[in-house]
Amino acid sequence: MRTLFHFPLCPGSRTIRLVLGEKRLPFEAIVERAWEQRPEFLALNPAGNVPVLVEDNGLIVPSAYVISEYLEEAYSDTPLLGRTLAERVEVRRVVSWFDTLFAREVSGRFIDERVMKRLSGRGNPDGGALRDAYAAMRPLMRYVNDLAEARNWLGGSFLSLADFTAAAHLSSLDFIGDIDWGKVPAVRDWYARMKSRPCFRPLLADRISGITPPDYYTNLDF
Ligand SMILES: N[C@@H](CCC(=O)N[C@@H](CS)C(=O)NCC(=O)O)C(=O)O
Repeated sequence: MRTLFHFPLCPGSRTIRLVLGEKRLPFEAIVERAWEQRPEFLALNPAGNVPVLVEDNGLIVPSAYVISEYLEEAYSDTPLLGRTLAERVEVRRVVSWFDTLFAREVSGRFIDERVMKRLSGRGNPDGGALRDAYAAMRPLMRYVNDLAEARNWLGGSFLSLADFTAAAHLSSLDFIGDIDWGKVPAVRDWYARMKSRPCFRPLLADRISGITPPDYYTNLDF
């Protein structure tokens, strides 16, 4: 059986779970506590990060970016990058915006401070780091709201990897209650559409010991 080593609140892991679901590729999901550095896991991915996909034929594919490009090439029936070169550039630009800028300034900081620190025994959240993350979040969320107002989907006129990547980051933040949806109404409307897709259901069922998501996390009409 195809296997995905993942962590529930890791945006890269969530992206791949959504893409596998959207492409209707069955898989077994194994939660990996990457910070424990299990030797068997390091043998799969020397970088020590989730997600890692292991195919039925033994092919090991590490890292969200590499996995999503691999899935696009290997299973092209449900294309998620677009058709023309210009479309594909724009989808990749938005994916990269979330996975680098947004992850570094916002989602990575909140998840590390609120979740990873506690789970890996690195102490309490740092108030200063959380304040910085809130400050960085406002203009970046306004930009996402502009994109959502201007287009049907975040990467263009069609559903793409940009939407799954964005939804992965925002759903992780929503789980820990850090999104003020009232301030970004176009993002909220887009996210309601994403949330109602069948591939999203397993993410809405995620639970982590010691962290209770807000009620609206699972609510399709929030
Ligand atoms: N976009 C990156 C993200 C990888 C990443 O940073 N994963 C984190 C979880 S979101 C991880 O496994 N960290 C290892 C640790 O916590 O020790 C990729 O997939 O290559």
